Amino acid sequence: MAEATMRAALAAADAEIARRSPEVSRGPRRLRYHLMPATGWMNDPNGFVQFRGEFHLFFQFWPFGAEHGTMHWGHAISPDLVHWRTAPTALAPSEEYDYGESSASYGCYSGSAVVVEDELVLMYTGHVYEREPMQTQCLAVSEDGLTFHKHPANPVIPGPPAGGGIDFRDPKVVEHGGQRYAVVGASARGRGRALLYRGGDDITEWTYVGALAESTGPEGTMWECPDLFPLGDRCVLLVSPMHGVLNTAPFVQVGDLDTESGRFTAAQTQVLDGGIDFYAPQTMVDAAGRRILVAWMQQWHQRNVTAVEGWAGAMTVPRELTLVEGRVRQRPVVELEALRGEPTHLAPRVLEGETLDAESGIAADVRIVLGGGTARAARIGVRASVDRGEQTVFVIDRAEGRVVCDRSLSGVGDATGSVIDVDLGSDPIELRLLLDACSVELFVNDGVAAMTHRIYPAESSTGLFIEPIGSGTLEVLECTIWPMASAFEVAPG
Ligand code: DQQ
Repeated sequence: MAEATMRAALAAADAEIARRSPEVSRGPRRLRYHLMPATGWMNDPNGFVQFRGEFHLFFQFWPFGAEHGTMHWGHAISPDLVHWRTAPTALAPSEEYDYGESSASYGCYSGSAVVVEDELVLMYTGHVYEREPMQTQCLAVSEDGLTFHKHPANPVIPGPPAGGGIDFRDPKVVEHGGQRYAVVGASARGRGRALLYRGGDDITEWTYVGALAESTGPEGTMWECPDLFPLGDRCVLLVSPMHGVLNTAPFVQVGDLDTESGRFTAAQTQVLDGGIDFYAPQTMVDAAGRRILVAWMQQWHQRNVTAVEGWAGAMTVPRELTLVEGRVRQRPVVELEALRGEPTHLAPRVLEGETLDAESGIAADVRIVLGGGTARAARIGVRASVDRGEQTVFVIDRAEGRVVCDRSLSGVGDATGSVIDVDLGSDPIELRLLLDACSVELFVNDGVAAMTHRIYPAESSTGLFIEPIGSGTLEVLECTIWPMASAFEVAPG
């Protein structure tokens, strides 16, 4: 096939965006400040990069329905990581290595971006289910950051190394010690692994170095969307592990990389986000040297509530990563604070047998600081209805060293919850909650732990409450609620 095939497919995708996006943008569950597709389906973040001063974020995209289809790369651009505009669809299946006549399982699967001599280069997986090999690594190049051309040398990594399984995808181009590498997700003998390739002088040249790291069993059968980056004085390997039919929580390993042998030695493994709707995170380093992460704010096999509004999938807010005492912390990028409106400050108080009630609205940034007290634990509810028939509850349990999210009354989505073990220490506990139309992200103690969930309450459920659990006191040192402005222009009704 030819360039013309991809241009026609991209034109069809962009026509669908133009046709459907006004209606999607008026949907009641439309997220106010999280990136979501203009129409259709979004999954993994791809090609997160800064190019000529602007942030580019590509993503797995199927414009013609709110389900995973034959994957395209959608594209959004932002000057500040907060305000995103939809750019023309970047990639569509068109070649024998990413297009299949007889199967719906084909497309331009996940990958990354790198700037090479002022051109924006995408590296992605060509996936065709019935092809042998099924997955290969490919390039697309753009001079202006908007129009991409698949490279004539594709596929530049034509298949997995000897002894590898058929799963071989999600190349992340990284730099280490001034040398370019690609890290590719793979599976061998039922265990997830991350493979390392060394780049040559030309972007099309890649030499297999070896397997960086491999699951010992519990860490998954296939490692999707690997990433590898320096943080503080260490190196971090990030993977999204698959366990059979269900995907599970992405984790980071903090350790050291030996580029000669290609081996990565992990000193510490840490689940990055204890919530359910957090998958396939990818990082980039910005011009200021910050390591910034975004993740798909949804998960496989979850109820697709927004499909009736013509869309599905979203991104977490961008989060800055730091390394503190050998562990990765994440906090929302500071730019997000530009969306904050006039805050409501609730006076500090000690609760005993009573509840602190407040209003958050649909989109809010909330900071709560809990002091001491004699109560067993604290309960914080968000997006609560007046009668509490709807509520999403967080239990902050200092004694047990854990935070629980209970979605059993969260609305029409999945009722499952999650738990994270986190040492809450004896100092005041600082919590930050980012609420949007159908999501809640929690950050504990300046990003020591995080929890991301999609929730689907009624629009009228906007209550927020704090109370002690059981008898005893709970000291609330601070509760500040900032309404968040919309980062998107909503088409007129
Ligand atoms: N999603 C992509 C794959 C990747 C998976 C397909 C992870 O490239 O492994 O849409 O969510």
